[in-house]
Amino acid sequence: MMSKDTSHFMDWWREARFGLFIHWGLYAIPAGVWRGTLYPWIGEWIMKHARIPVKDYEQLATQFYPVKFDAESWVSLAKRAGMKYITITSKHHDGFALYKSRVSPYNIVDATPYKRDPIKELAEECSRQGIKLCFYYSQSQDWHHPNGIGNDWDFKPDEEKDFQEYLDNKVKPQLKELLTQYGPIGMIWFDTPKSITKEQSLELKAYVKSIQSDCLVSGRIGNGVGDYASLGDNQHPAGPVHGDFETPCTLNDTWGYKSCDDNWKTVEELIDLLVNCVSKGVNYLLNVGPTAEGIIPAESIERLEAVGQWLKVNGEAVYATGATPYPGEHGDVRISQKGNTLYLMFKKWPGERFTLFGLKNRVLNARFLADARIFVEYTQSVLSTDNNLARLDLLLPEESPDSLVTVLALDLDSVPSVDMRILQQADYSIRLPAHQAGIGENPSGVTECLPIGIMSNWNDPRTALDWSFEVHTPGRFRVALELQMHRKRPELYGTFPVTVQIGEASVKGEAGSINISRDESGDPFHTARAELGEIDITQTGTISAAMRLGKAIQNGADGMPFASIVLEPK
Ligand code: JFZ
Repeated sequence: MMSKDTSHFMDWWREARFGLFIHWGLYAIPAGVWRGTLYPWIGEWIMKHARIPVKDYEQLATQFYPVKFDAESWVSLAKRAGMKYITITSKHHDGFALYKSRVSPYNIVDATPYKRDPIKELAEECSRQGIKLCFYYSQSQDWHHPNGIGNDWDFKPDEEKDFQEYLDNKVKPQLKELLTQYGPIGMIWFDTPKSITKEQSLELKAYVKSIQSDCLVSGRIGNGVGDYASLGDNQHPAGPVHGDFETPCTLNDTWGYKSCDDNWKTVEELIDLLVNCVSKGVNYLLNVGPTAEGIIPAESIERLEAVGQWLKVNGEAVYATGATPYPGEHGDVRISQKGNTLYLMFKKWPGERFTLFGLKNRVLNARFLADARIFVEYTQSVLSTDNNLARLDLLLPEESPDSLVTVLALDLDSVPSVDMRILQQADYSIRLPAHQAGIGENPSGVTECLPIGIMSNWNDPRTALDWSFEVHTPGRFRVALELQMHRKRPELYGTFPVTVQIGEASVKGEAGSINISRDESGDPFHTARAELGEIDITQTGTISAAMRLGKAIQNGADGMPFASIVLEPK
């Protein structure tokens, strides 16, 4: 894991929080359809999915003429959306360079009738409008190069390729061009580190830094040597993360333009995803796939502009903020912090009364970012009868002051300091997350919680997970499990029989691939929910909980992808 204090070169990226991803290349011409057949899955992979010979795919270059491309409008869209950096595909897996390259004639200036260098135009525009430019570069997969990874229909199987030859003769020389032709570059976004050794990842990183020492390298350079880590595509962490993370996300399902993909996320969903990332200290890199003409789809523009409108009002809670100081989540409220201020971001308006537990600071002022004139009354107290539980009671307007997520800023007397125990929330719910679990007897020593809050290699019935938590209002509770799973890969998971013990009571049930959502809309990675039953909590104060597996798990993956136990009042 990277440590937070390595140096300052990460500062701009940590403060940015929100960036624009652009996937643009020859694949925008077929846009998902090759010789009359519509190929499912992501558009930029069509060469591989349709096993298109290099000779045929190359012909696309002769048709690439993006008359509507306009660097000024792309960059100003990113600015209007409130994004602080742009990462564009300088070369994707298809091997085609979107810039003038002397290393390979397979580039937009030499191989297309267009003959202009859009990367140069974007670089000039980014510097004019003051936004960081970063380059996606596919360092492993290159379906156009005989020694690049991934093309086994024109070339030898990957195992027989001379990968180092490709690194030496294409990757490094092209990185040199990208890092010397376009001014200062924020980062090289490497991807899909297949067949790359640790030595080779380190060699590439050192090479980038030898040309531009402040240029970051993405986690997908491989072998854990990136300046920060990438989550899976469209994956959102289950808890606050430790270290630097970014999640690359789509507006619909594809990255490269696909004419028939209209599984667009709503503005509400997008703001919620952004706010979720912010509350967990993760950067949100959101993609557009321009058409072959060079147009960013209107559906994308509308959505990004709406997010930008929200950010104009609420950016204070987003830029240069840190993750919630609390060890866990707060129901429908997301939290971020900056200096002495704590930001409560309400995705669901609680109505007139809201109680925040566990804040130890004195609140000096409470203000809405949407309307600073609204007066918010509050009282603070400490309940010694409930194990010194601090509470802040807020009297809010009945209607939410902002139409989407409303942000309430709490200015405190010092840097936020919170109760690190697991606390029952104002809505009486209790969350027992993986990252706060004690891991009991761990005979094989492999069970651990990943930095993104998901239990890994939990497959041994001898290994119990345990917690203790504070209850202020006893009662009857529904018990559910949240697992993070990939919709498209149910075979990875299987079924997990579990027993959950809460105080004296216990429930038994099963969770696993049966809980994967059948809903095809939304992202492949999602939080699936398994209802286990109901239990009674009969007293206030400290309660202990434990969860055990009913049998040893032998699935191909890493055991049960457990994120959280959720107790909700009946
Ligand atoms: C990769 C690319 O193959 C894809 O075309 C696109 O550029 C995307 C941003 O990145 O795809 C991946 C890489 C990693 C995961 C999933 C898809 N992952 O870790 O889950």
